[in-house]
Amino acid sequence: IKSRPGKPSSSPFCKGQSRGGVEDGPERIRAAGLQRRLQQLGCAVKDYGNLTFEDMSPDEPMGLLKSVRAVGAANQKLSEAVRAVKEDGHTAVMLGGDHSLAIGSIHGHSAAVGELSVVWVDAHADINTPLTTYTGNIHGQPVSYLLHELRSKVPVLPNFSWLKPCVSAADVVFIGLRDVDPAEHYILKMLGVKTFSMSEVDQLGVARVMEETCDYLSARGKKPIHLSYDIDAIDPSVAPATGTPVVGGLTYREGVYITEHLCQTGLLSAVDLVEVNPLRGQTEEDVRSTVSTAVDLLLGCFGRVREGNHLPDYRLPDP
Ligand code: Z70
Ligand code: MN
Ligand code: MN
Repeated sequence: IKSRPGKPSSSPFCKGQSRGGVEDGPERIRAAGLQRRLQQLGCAVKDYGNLTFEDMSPDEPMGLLKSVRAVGAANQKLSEAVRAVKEDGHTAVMLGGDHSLAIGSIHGHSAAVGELSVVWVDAHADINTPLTTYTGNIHGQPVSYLLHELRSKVPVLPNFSWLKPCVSAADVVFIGLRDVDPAEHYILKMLGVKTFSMSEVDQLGVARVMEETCDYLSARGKKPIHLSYDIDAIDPSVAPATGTPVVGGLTYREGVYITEHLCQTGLLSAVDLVEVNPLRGQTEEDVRSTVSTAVDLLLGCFGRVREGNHLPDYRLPDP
């Protein structure tokens, strides 16, 4: 396999949603041996460690919207960190934390490399605007903050004035959707966003979904791919330790296949792995299974294949 430097950085951040525990996702993913296993694949790995975020209190809600200032400041810092990793010329890995962190991750990635293709694997579309949300959780809104087409629909919020939309709706594909709010569905249709809900995964199979995803994106030019992977895309029987489990999700095999296929394109440039919440499992086995799946998804992004791998310099021992 080609040795490609991977660069995990992580953001133990939970304020884009209301359940504690998701800030502990990165440590659990590290403890499961992510760095060692990436190195075994031949990747040069640098762990940038956890970003630390300032206390923003008082961070009074703005209408329904929760923790706006903390989410804005955290994403500004994350954007700079991801930009720096990309400017070093490596593949960026961002371990969350909740999915509001995709705002900074995608913004920083785009600041470094320009126009992106975005593959958003999630049970949810995360495309509410601050005015359509009915939970007030910013992890349900990151895509709307990033899209050029929604610029006039997203107010400038405190600590978000740094953020400029940087992604075109035609450069985004969603995979795994099964819990989409009415306003989100309206936005997806209005903008003509390419989506493969779980119905299409059932209808076409994951192999065709990935073929069509890559054909669709490459028709607009071979842009670097940003994969934003919410662990809740995977079925809760496999990945239960997450804030908003939704029945009827991707199997472990479908989930891994997505990463294998995107790795094969040679265009994968940054990956988010978010919403692993060790406190949300009922049992330790729930947490172990969720974390282990997260690790396998990341390994798939960096060239692990199920037929087996060997390094290019491998030699058989002589007797
Ligand atoms: C809902 C909202 C969401 C993740 C829940 C849910 C969004 N559409 N995303 N869990 N990861 O709050 O906007
Ligand atoms: Mn999400
Ligand atoms: Mn989700």
